[in-house]
Amino acid sequence: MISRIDLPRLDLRGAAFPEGGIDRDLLPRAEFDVEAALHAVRPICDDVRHRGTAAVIEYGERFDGVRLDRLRVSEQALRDALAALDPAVRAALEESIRRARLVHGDQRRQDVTTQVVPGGTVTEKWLPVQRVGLYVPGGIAVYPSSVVMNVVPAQEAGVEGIAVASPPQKEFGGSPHPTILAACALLGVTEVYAAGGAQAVAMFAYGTDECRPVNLVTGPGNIYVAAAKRLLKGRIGIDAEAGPTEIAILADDTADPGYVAADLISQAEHDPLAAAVLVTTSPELADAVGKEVEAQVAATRHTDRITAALTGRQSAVVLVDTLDRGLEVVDAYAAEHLEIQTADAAAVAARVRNAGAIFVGPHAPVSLGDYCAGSNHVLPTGGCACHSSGLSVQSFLRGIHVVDYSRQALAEVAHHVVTLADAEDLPAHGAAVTARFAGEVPTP
Ligand code: HSO
Ligand code: ZN
Repeated sequence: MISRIDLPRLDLRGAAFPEGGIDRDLLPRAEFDVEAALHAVRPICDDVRHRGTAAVIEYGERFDGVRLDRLRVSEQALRDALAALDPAVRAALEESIRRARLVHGDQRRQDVTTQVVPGGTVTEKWLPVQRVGLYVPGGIAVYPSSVVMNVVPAQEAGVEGIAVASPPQKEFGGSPHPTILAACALLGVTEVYAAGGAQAVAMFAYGTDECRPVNLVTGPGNIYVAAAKRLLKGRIGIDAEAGPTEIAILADDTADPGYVAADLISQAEHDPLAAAVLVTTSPELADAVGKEVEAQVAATRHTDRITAALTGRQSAVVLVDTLDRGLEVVDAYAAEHLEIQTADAAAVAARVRNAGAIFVGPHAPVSLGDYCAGSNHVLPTGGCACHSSGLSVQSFLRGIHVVDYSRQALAEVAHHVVTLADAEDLPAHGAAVTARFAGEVPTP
């Protein structure tokens, strides 16, 4: 049975576009109020801080419906999961890992030493975060591919301590999903916890008798995971507060409506709150995509959540007069994933300023990037692509300035330091320099 699915329409043809760009609040976006979840999450985090593992186990029982004796998954269970993994899934994961390693391996940073003056150097030294907690969601769907996308950049950055947490699954006796365990085993990760939600983030942040505290937590999750990250940020570093996934497609009349519809549907499949936005210069394409969507949704599995996502206030078909206008819309929207399905797609893609990842032309669907392009699929959502990047080796590194000056090099600049210190009324700062020169300001 083909039911009607009308993506909400936003007709911007003939609309005035302000100089500084359009107001992003005019564009569709899911309601994802992290602030509102904070009150639920704060007592959970406090409880985990004080009672440790016992509290994490209790919240697992309450929210995931299974009571565990211990959270840490045994290394034998990881090996067993890998041994039992479907060979085709294993081959696909291996290829996904291989490609991700190629891309992320190239992201490694070289230390850079700048000779500021003779005898004075500053080196930017890149050091990996020592210990990280990687969160792999397991709610509406389970994501072994997200194990790859978190672990590979951390490993390529040289992180020594990698712990993974994923929610306990009732049907697997409280263990995380076996494919998640197998992916960890394939990647050589041995520290895995059956913990989800805010309690997993708190476990990572505060540490428990089972899990030593981490320095950084990355990975997407539900609103409670996002709220716990917001709450505990500072104590731990975080990558981003991930919200519902988004796909935007900028298309003209050369786009294939079947591809456009399939790609919108593919990301709508994640979540009833997922956003699918088509920005197009072609009303004919919009109509054709509408028909394709109806036919394709009728033939797919997760019809209910896809329909909810496509018809929700977060999704839309936006009609514009020109591709330039379309680019203004997608820049204001700053989608997590942006596909360019136009003539000369590479040239159009080169003009995009805000997107988490850009997929160019008809043969680079977002689901390629989800699994096997080599790119990372942990990307900024909710418009954060205008200031943040997706997960990369860089996310797991810190650049430390190493300052090395000789006495002569210090002497040459001492008077400037003293002058600036006095200008800030911080004479002790100047004194720390003149102490090296018997209390005098050396003449340059
Ligand atoms: N599209 C999701 C990632 C994903 N898709 C995992 C399938 N599995 C957010 O980028
Ligand atoms: Zn996806």
